[in-house]
Amino acid sequence: MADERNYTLYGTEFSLYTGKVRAYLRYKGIPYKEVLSTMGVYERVIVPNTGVRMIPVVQTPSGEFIQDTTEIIDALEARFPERGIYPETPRQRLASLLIELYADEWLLIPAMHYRWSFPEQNERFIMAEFGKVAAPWAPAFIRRALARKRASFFSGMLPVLGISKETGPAIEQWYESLLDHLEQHFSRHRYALGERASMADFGLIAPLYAHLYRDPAPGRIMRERAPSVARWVERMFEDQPAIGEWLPGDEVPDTLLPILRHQFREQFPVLRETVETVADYVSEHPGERVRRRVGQHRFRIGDAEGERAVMAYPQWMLQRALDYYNGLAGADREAAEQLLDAAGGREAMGMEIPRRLVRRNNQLWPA
Ligand SMILES: N[C@@H](CCC(=O)N[C@@H](CS)C(=O)NCC(=O)O)C(=O)O
Repeated sequence: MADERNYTLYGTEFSLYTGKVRAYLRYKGIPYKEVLSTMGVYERVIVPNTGVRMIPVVQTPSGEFIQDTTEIIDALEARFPERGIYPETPRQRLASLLIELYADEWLLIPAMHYRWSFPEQNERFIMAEFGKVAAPWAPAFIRRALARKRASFFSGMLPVLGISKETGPAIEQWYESLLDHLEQHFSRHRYALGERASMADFGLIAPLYAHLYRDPAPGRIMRERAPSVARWVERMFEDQPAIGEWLPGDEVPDTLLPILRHQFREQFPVLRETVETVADYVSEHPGERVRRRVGQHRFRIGDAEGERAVMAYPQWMLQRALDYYNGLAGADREAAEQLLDAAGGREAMGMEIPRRLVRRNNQLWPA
């Protein structure tokens, strides 16, 4: 029975997006309990109440069900304004939105690569985790069979995300350099924007916890190569930690610039093709729900070229950052432009979205 005052978080410890909401609930001090998303919970709770097979899901004390980490966090921000996670100044706010988009949708690539491309080190651990969650009551041999089925769904996502023999080495190079940049950053700052967490941190914790900190193969790399990043991950799960302020003067620290530069260099070309492909899809299927995958395209990571599915959802997240930026005027706009110039993103952020998307009932629709 749900406690009247409490929120319920449905998810798992090894799910990338569940960690984002768990960290947020703890940081804010919002009373919640976590329920493991077993097969039974999917059938009884998640699918009937959300219409989709996705986690995490949050049930509010009044019985509303919210899927999607961004929507969950935004709904809770409106109800729990203390320790707000959106800075009000233009550069920091824009950086938070951009880093969330990068972390949620682009760092998914190294997260999935390091989980599924190193079976010798990860498989036993992952299969045990999937087995526990699939059907905790079942005998071991059934848990193993169910775990294999669920695991093959997720490892089957590798080609969809463009993870292959060709792109693997470039993904590793990218991730190692990201760790080096984050190590520099978190050896100086408690959070992305200073002494207080923002949406940038909650975005980053998604890939950097469940997969890249907790799985054996990448976990070792993080602890050895970037110990300050590992400490930040641990800090992100503290209950209502003592906090200070974001950096004064709307400063986005220089240590984050390489990350934004990388985003504009590698994620934005993909986003540009995404909005074009979505526009074609919507013209061809007027008024219809937009499928999760709307096409295939070639893309680059470092020196490597690969093939991946064009996913529609990142357009919805991109719209949030673009809408915020396009709504700025005067000195605020200039301040944001300074950041974009420093990150090589001014032209990219001039992007127009021919066919906007909205989320309704956890699906994407043309606006
Ligand atoms: N954008 C969604 C992504 C959620 C998501 O992809 N969750 C994964 C587990 S961590 C999932 O349920 N995947 C099932 C699927 O993709 O069909 C969010 O922020 O909540």
